[in-house]
This record gives sequence, C-alpha cells and structure tokens, in this order.
Amino acid sequence: MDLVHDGFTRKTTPMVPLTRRALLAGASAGALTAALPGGVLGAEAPVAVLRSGLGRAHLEGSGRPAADLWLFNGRSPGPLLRLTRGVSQTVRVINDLAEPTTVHWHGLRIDNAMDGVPGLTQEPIPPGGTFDYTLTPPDSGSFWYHSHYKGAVQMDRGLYGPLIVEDDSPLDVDLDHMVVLDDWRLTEQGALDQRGYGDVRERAHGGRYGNVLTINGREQETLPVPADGWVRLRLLNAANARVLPLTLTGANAWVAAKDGLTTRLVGLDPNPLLLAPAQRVDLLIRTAAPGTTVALSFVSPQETLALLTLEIGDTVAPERTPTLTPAALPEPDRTDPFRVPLPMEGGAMGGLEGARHKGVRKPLRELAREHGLVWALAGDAGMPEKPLFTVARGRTVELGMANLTGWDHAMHVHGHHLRVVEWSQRPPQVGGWHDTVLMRPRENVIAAFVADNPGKWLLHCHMMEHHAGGMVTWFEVT
Ligand SMILES: [Cu+2]
Repeated sequence: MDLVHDGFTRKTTPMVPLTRRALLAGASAGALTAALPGGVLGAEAPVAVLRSGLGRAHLEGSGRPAADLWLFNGRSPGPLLRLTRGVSQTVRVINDLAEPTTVHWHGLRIDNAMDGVPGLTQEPIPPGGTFDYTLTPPDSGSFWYHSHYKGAVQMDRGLYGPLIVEDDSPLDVDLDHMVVLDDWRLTEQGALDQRGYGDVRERAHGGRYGNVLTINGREQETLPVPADGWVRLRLLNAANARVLPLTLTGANAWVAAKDGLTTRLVGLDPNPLLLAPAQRVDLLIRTAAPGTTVALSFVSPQETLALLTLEIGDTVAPERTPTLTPAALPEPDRTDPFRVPLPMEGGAMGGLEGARHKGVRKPLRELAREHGLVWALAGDAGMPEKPLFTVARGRTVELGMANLTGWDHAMHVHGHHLRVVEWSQRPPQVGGWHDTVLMRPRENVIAAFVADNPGKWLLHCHMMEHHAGGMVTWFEVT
C-alpha cells in the first residue's frame, strides 16, 4: 500500500492517511460513473428535483462490495445544477431518507428562508417530505449544494453536488469543467467506514479524514483539450475536514474566481494552493503545444496524486483571449464598522476550561461528556439561542477572527461574501470575495462585509466535525 502523508495534518493523532488503494485496485476509471448515471438539472426543467435517498456505489471499482451511500438522484456528487443569475428557479427537494434533511445552497446570497438551516431558517424536511427552494442567485459562478442537517454524517455519506450559476457573458473557453473533490474513509472491503461518526476525540482534532481521494466520484479523470486553448477548471473541496493542497503543472494558470465570485486574475499563490473544505477556486488555464499534458494533482511533501489530466491534442483552438469581469459587490465601509470579536477556542491541547452552552457556563469536561462539544466560538459552545450580534441592514461588519487553537478552521458565513482586509500571516484569501475563510493555527484576520441580506444567518466552521463539536453561532440582519 502506497501511503500518502499530508504534511498539513500530520499532527492529527487520529489521522487516516490517503492511499492510492483506489488507484491501484485495478478498478476501471468508469466504474463509479457507470454505477451513478450522469445528469444535469436546470435550464431544461421549470422545476428541478433533487431526491435524497440511499444507494450503493462502487467507490473502489467493480469487483468489490459497493459502498452504501446517501445520494442525490442516485449519485454522489449529485447532479450538476445550473441556474441563471437573476432568474428565479425552484428546486424541489424530496426526502427519501429515513431521517430528516435540509439543503443549503453554499455561497448563494439568496433569501434567508431558502438558506436551508434547520431550526434557524426552516423546519427539517421529514422522511417522505418535500420542500420547494426558490432560488434567485445574484452572482454567477461556481457554488455547491449540500445537506445541512447533521451535516457531518449526511455530507460524509455523499449528500452534496455542484451548482453553477451562468450569466449572459460566460467566460469564452474551450473546456469548462467542474472538479468536485472528496476524501472517503473506506474499509478494506470497500465499504464506507461508519465508525467514528460522532466521535468526540475526532471532533477535537482535525476532523474526519478519508483514505481515498476522488474527483467527481471516480479515482482519476482524463480529458482531451485543444492546443493553445483555454480551460476553466472549477475546483470544489467537498471533504468534511481535509484541506487539499493542489498543484497544476504543464501550463500557465491563473486564479479567476474564489468561492464562486470572479476576481482580478492572479497567479497561483501560494502554489500549491490550499483548498479548504467548502472553498472553490476557478482556474483559467492556457493550454500549450500538441502532445503535452496538464495535470492537476494533490501534493504532499511525500507524494503526488494525479487527479485530472488534460491531454492536448492536435487541434489548435481559435485565437482569442477570455475576458473576465470581477464581481462587483458593495465594498465594506471601514470608516464606521460594526466590530465583532470572534475568538475561536478549544480542541485538543487547546486549554479551554469551559464555555457557555445555551446561555449557561459549563466546564469543558461536562460539555464534552454530555453534549459532545469541544470548541467555542465567541465564548459559546454549540448553537446559542440568541444571536451573536444583530446589525441593521446596510452596515459594514468587521469580524475579528482570532484562531486561538492549534488547528485549521474553515470559517463560513451564510448569505454574504467577505473581504479579508487585515491579517497576521498572509492568508490565501487576500484579494477577491470569500464565503469561507481558511484560518491557520494562531492566525488572526479581519474579514469585512456589508450586511445587506436580511435574516438569520449561520456562521460556523465548515470542518463538519468542528461544527458538530460546537464551532457555530449566528447573527441577524434586520
Ligand atoms: Cu474548524
């Protein structure tokens, strides 16, 4: 077995290293594709339907026992959902699971009632139930949808899918391809390893790491592209907890969008780029001469795992230069911001003594034993009953995010995109807009946004075990 050691997570005691097992198992590249037929929802249908249910998929290829997964429309990732900017469309979610669910449309700045957070914006969809989500996305770009009910388990089992919002002037490229990355924890027999769900020790460390890395549900992809052409790769990290270090070799490439929203073109910095859970990065790639290849790979100090290979054929693309318009959101007004301290505390070796839980201060030992809570966000462990802050619509909010823990966190704000305006160590999020900010250990950043979307919005770590372990709060825009 060819082990991969992820340099960023080596300190994680219960870490499960990635393996090339899936690649070496002799599985055909199309095995999962065949098991999970493709499909695109959206423009063709006035009402798109997402049906959550149980299914089986050969994650490690044919000839092995299939993994029991939870799927949208029989596949994971679920079908690519295409919406149009500014156009209202209904997505009907039918819940065929034996437990409740909801769907969150990650990164879409939509109506609060459609945000999919159980207990905050809607009641959970019961087994056999249906919920119509009406979505009018204000931004074009690369997004995704996923379960937001017991997400640490439902997302890990496969309940997520890609979402693209088109506009009138799509980037003129030869190939536009969404890349959904996930790491799965599989047993030697190829089944989903269900041990560890809800494990407090795992919550207190880096979260749940898988041992098999997939791209769009399969082990590797190879696509043909013309020479001297342009490729848009929309990268999404759908993993529960693993930060993915990714490199692109064989071509010049630029970052064209972050967390969905187009940005001024910048080079890959850092390289490898770090894609935190829930983050997206769109790469614009200039393909080179015929016969060469471009490779997107997961890299660690010890190992490189090829994920996507672009094979440049003899055809030469028509000469042109794609033009990109950076997303125009209201700029934060930093002259009189509403300042919110957001200390992040706890976790293994964090020294946290206690925190508030539902308004009552409790020692960490009791929080962990009775509630499975090991993290605190702004002093609260777990979802507080009252909002962390209430702010009038239109005001600029500055979140003073301080990672006082020894662990990475991927801080996600619902309903808004933020700018990182100050930092203690240069984070990868400088420039552009973000809905998810990767916080390295002991790092401080100030993230600013105009609170222009009324409603009750969640703010949490998108490392799903950290969310389940207490790193979650909410705020209200009135
Ligand atoms: Cu976290």
